[in-house]
Amino acid sequence: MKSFLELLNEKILIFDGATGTNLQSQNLDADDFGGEEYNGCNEYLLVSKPSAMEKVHIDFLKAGADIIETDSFGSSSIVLAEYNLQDRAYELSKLSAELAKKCANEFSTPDKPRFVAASIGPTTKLPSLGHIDYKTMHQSFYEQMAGLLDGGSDLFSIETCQDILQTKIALTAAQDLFKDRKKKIPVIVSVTVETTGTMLMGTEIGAALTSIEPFDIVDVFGMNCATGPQEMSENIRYLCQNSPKPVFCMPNAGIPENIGGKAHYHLSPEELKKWLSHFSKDLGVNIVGGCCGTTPEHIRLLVEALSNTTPKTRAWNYIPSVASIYAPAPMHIDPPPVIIGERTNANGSKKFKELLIAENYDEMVSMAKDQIREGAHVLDVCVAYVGRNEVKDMEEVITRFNTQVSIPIMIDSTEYPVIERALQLLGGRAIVNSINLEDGEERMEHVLPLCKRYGAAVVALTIDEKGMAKTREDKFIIAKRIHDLSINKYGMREEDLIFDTLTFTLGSGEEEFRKAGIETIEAIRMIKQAFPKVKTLLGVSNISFGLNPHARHVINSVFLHYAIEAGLDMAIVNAQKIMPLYKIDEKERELARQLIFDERRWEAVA
Ligand code: THG
Repeated sequence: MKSFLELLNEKILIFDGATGTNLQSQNLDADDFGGEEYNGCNEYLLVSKPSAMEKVHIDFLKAGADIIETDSFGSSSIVLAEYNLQDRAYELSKLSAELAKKCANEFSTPDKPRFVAASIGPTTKLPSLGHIDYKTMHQSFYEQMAGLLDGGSDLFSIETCQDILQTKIALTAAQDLFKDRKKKIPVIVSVTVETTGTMLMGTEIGAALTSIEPFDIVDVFGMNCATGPQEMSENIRYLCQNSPKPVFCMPNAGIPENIGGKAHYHLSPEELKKWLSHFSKDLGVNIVGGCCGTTPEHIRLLVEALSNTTPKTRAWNYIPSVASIYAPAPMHIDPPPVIIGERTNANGSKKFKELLIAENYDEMVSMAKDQIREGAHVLDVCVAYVGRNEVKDMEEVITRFNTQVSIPIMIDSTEYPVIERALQLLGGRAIVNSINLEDGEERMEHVLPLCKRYGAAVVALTIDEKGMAKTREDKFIIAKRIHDLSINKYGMREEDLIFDTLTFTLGSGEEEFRKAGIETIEAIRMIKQAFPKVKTLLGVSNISFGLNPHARHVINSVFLHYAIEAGLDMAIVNAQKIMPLYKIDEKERELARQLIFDERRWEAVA
């Protein structure tokens, strides 16, 4: 029998319809739910009255659904705690999968295999708002997923996601489970976009895609719930044009209307069929189905129209990006560079350091916002300060930045626990700054698995056991070594890597460092030529340490200009103080150029 993924490659697949509304229509009473204390707990029906859920499964299988969903949307301890059933999360999850699997097996034939998707809902807590911590949520998802996997589920559907951080936590739990059980099943991630056009926390569809795209275990990405298909159409179009992963769409039967305190859904089976046929045949959606308010009749019409048909072949174009919980930011823009604000750094800004010591987090958020106003696309965040607890400080800062800062974060730390804590608190897609080969592979060994686990991009510095490379050749050799190890040994992709060819200051005047700028620039050219998909980055201000402020602005700006010409994608800068070349006095510009290119004609120009 063909697998789910094999069939997904061949044709449109059809999910079932609503679980909740089709249970409700059976007019179950408190006795059916096993008593007043469990009234309304759909997952407890698996104990108190499994025939109710069995009927829902059978009705959808009869309608022709390829995939039915388990009665486990809220079978995590987090949700079950509302009924004091938190200790039965594993058991109820397993039961839900066993029941669905039994029903699916009754209908499965070699020509039309039926699959069980384990429904994993968002719980009732939003980690981005601090309702729950990473560890508790991870444990709860792990336990729920373990029951669902052990009960025989064919795939996971992490669905109705409202907070993209919740989704990422669920994915780390799934990764751990697959590793522990030495078994991987396909995973669908489906986010819920409200009528406002974003997820509940304000996440745009592009930010959601960017956050989830790096996760290898995710096979399908899409949307479900909140609205009908019409309201989803712009975002579905976006996914069809941009997503490297097959697209999933499971709308409600329209936007619910509140009549007498109850939700009513009005979209007819005919209309749902019309919309989803359009999504699939014209836009390329691979999996369709129904969420709240959809009945077996809705699914029957979908099956009639779409079974054994192929979706439109999508010509998608995904632009490698990072993201805040709100919006994505591409890792290359035209004209370059992607500007990374440098002032949210306790080593790079006296003011930020003092605010950190005073624990004035509101003002730290203000400094972040100032840099956005000045044009930063990403923020470098470093809270390292001797004598303070960096994990705790990172936690305080990132918790706030996650929701109060609208651009992606670059985590600037040398400490592995600090990096991991930040990654556990950030929705969106972060950049980790940085790895190098100073102690051989040790740093990569610790940091790259974290980047993989949480879906982050990473900055790699051209430093090895001998120290910071000085010549273009040495910088390139180190970059190649890191590139090869990252990809072949640690499973990173070329587009996840950002090389920083580091410059020494030209401000020392020492003979040894006179070519520092030009070697750094030429190394960028060599790296981009050898590895076209990697990105490059510089901390621009380093070039002018030790010089007076005016000279620094000029040299930084001229240096940045030539680095961009060589292929620089991203720059850590003081956004406020970078000037385009035409705004710099010509004489000063020429002086800076000669300094950077080590032409030594000071007397002649002066
Ligand atoms: N590469 C990577 N990461 C980096 C660097 C890099 N992170 C840190 C640093 N270098 C980039 N950030 C800064 C931040 C500030 C300054 C320089 C680089 C700076 N600050 C003023 C000074 O020290 O004179 C102080 C300004 C103030 O106190 O307000 O120059 O290269 N990957």
